[in-house]
Amino acid sequence: MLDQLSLYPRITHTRTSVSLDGMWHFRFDPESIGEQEKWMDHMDSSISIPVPSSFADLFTDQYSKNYCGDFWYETDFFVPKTENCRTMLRFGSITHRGTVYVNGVKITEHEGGFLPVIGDITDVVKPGEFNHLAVKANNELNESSLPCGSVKTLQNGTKLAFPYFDFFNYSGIQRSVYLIQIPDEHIQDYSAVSSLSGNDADVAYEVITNGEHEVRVSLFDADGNKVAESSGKKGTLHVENAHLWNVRKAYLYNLCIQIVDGEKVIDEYMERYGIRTVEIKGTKILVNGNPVYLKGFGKHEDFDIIGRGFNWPLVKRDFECMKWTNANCFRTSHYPYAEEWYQFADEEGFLIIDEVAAVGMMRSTRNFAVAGTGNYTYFFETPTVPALLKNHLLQVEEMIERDKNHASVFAFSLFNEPETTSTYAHDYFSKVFERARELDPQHRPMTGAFEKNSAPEKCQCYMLVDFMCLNRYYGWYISGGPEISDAIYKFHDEMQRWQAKKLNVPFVFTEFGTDTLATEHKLPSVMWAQEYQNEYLEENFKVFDTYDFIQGELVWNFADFQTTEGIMRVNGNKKGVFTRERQPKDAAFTFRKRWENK
Ligand code: EVA
Repeated sequence: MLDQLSLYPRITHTRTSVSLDGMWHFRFDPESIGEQEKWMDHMDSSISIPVPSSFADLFTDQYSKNYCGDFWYETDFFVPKTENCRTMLRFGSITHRGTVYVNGVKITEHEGGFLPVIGDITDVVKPGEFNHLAVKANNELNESSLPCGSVKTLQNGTKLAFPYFDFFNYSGIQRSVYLIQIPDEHIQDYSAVSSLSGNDADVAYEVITNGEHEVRVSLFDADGNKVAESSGKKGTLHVENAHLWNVRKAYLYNLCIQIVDGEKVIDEYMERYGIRTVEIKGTKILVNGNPVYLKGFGKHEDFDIIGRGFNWPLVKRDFECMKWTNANCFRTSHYPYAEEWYQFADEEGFLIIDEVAAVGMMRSTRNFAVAGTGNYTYFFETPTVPALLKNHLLQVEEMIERDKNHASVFAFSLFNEPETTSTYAHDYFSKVFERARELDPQHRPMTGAFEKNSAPEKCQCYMLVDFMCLNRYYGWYISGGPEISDAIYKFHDEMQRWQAKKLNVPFVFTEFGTDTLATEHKLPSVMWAQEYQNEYLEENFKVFDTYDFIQGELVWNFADFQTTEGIMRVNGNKKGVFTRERQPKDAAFTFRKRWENK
C-alpha cells in the first residue's frame, strides 16, 4: 500500500491541498542529456507549457506533436510552513513514466501513465520559501509497458512512437498536480463495503493509519444529519432506512473518518459515499439486487488542443450528452481516467467498467484491423513477458487501490483485446485475475474485452471472467456495406456457438460501431455515411435482442477521437456517436430512442 495513493486530495480540518496547475516550463530532451546537465536544478531555454494538458496539440510543428523520448517540466512553488505535518506532491498521472525532483533531490519515480504519482517531500522542502519542482518524463512505448507498443527511429534520428493500439500517444502531465499537507499521524487509506438487509444497510469499513490513536467514522446523509457512527480501525456503520445509490438515481452520503485523541481531532478525511451492491447472478447483472441492462459507450479522454488533458467542462458536456442518449454506463477504455470522471459518475448514477491500460497485447500497429484475421503474433511467448506481467500486476493494484470506493465502479476490466488463444495467455491472465480478486474489498465482477480471434472454440481466457465483454465489428471490419446480411449471419453463428457453451454468465458488447463522417449523407447508404451507421446499428440491435444472456451494449465510441496517422484513419477514428466537438451524429438520436425504454 502506498501512502495517500488512493486518497484524493481534500481540504478538511486537518488537511490542506493546493493546486499547482498553471503555466510551467518545458523542454524536450531528445539526447537524454537532462540528468547529466542537471536540469533538475535548472533548465535553460525552456518554453512555457500548461499543466494539465497533453503537449502534442499545443504546437504548430510536426516534430513537437509527434515527439517521442524524454521531456522535462519545471515550476517553483511556495510552501508557507512545514511544522508538524507531512508535505507531499501528488500528480494525477505522468504519461507514461516520470521522475520527480524537488530542490534537485530525486523524490520518486513511477511507471505507467494513467495512475497517480505521489512523493513525500517533507525532508527536502524549505518552509517560507519558493521550492523548485522538476519532472523528467518519457513517453516511449515498449512491449513491457502498459499500453504496449514500440519505438521506430527514422533515418534522421527522430524517434516515433509505434502504438499497438488505436489512439494517439498523448503524453505529458495530463492531470492536476497538488501540494498536500497532512498531519504526521494520518489516515493512509480506507475501504468501505456495503451490504443490504431489508430497508437497512451495513457499511463495513477498514481504515489504515500510521499511528495508534483511535479512529472514529461517521456517516452523514445528504442533509447533513449524522445517521451512523462507529469507532475502531475496522467496524460497521449500521444505516437504518438507507437511501441507496441507484443507476441514474444516485444518492450519496458523506463519510467522515477521523483519528482522535479524546476530543482532539488529529486527522480527518471526508468523501462522498454511495451505498449499493453489485453482483452477477446467472446471466444477470444486479445492482441492489435488481437487473440492469448496460447502455452506453466506450470512451476516451480526448479533445481538441488539450489531448488527454483533464478538463471539467468536457466532463460536464460528456455527461450531459450521455444522459441525453439515456445511457447508464461507460467503459474507461483503454486506461484508468482522471479521478474526477469517477466522482462525477458517482454523482450522476452512471456505472463504470474501469479498465487498466492493458491494451496492445498483440503485435501490430493496426490491431483494430488485424483483430479477427486469425493472425497470431506469439505475444505471450517473448522474453519481455515477465516484465510486462510485473507492470500489469502493479497497475491493477494501483487502479483498484485508487478506485475501490466509488459506487459507480461496478466492474474492473483487466485487458482489452489481447491474444487469448494460447496456454501462455491463459497462464499470464490467470495471475492477473487472481491478484485483482485478492485486491478488491468489494469483490466486484472482473472482466476483460475480447476481440474476434477469441472465438468460443479457440479462446483460452473466457473462463477467467465473471461476465463476458465482446468487441465485435460484424458489418464493419467483417462483411461491410452491401455484404451486411452476411455479417449478421456470421454474427448469429458466433453467438450460437457461445450459447452452446452454456457459460451462464452475462455477455456485454463493449465495442461495436462504424467509422462515420458527420459530413456524409448517402442514399442508398454507403460505408462512412451517417445512414450506414444507423443501418449497421439497427442490424446489430436485432442480434443483441435475440439472446437473453446479452445484458449490455456499449457502442464504440462516444465521440470521434485522435489516433496515429494512417490510411485507415481519417484525421482520427470516426466511430463517434458524437463528433469530437460533442455534437450528435444521426446515430445519437437512434440510441436516444432505443435506450429510452430499454
Ligand atoms: C476501432 N477497435 O477499430 C476500435 C479501436 C479499439 O479503436 C478495437 O479495441 O477493437 C479496439 O481501441 O475503432
